[in-house]
Amino acid sequence: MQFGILKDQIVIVTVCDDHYVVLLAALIRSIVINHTGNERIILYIVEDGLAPDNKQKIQGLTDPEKTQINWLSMTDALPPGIQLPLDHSSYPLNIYARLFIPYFLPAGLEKALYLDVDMLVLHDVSILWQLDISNFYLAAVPDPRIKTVDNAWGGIKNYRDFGLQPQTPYFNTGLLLINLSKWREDDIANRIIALIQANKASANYPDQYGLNVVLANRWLALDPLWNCFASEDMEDPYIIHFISRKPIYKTYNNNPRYYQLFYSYLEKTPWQNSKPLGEGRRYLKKITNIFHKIRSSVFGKAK
Ligand SMILES: [Mn+2]
Repeated sequence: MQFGILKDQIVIVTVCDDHYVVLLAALIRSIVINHTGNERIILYIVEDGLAPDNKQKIQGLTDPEKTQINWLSMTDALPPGIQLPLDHSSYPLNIYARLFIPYFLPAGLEKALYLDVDMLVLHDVSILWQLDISNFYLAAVPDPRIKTVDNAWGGIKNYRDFGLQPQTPYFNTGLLLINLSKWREDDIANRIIALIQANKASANYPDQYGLNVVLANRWLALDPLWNCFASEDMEDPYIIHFISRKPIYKTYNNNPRYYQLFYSYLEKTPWQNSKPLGEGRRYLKKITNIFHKIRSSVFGKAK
């Protein structure tokens, strides 16, 4: 890994397992194609078991002059011996990697942009990057479906226990522009993990629950165009977020226009001929996630 720290660079972090490598390819192409600023893009990819040939193909996607790719394993990304909350969802444990970004990135960095791998970036990412977040822990987009913590379906069930007002805004954690210095100063990652551990029964989207409790009212709300859910229909979104059913599946059931866009970016990658997968493959992934999670809940023990 190279840890050169320059001013004219944009630091982007994402997390990907082998099953989602096709999403990763489209994401990277979309970032690079739509980035017109002069900054070099420094990409950190936390790979949760990516096949070596897939890594190589990803590496070949970008011009090394303009984009640098740094690979980290899950073990590099998570603090040794950390006990991750073993919730009952089928979300993979790698959802927690985003919390430790301030620790696994070089200490001199002050800001990083975390993006879920199920996204397409259609606008110049440097516009987002240049926002001043010095007075906030992070910048994110209010969740279009949950909006406030008292949302009965997906909000924070026990928000009263934390002294939060019912109308406290709630953000989606698929995109996080993180103020790394403030996180390190206040040990935010460990506070979030401890909070999820202590409130497992209420933590439905576990990482999102923890982030929204610990950082309530301490984040900057971004233009919704920066995290447009694929279930919505925005004219000209800056970032599309393929929540729930991904466009790699035949059963994708969100905005068809965004699906077309996804394949138009995939066209420009070595995965140009890949076809959407059937339901069998999708269930297999969910089941594998659960088994993998149980095996490695005490990280480092089982891997
Ligand atoms: Mn996502």
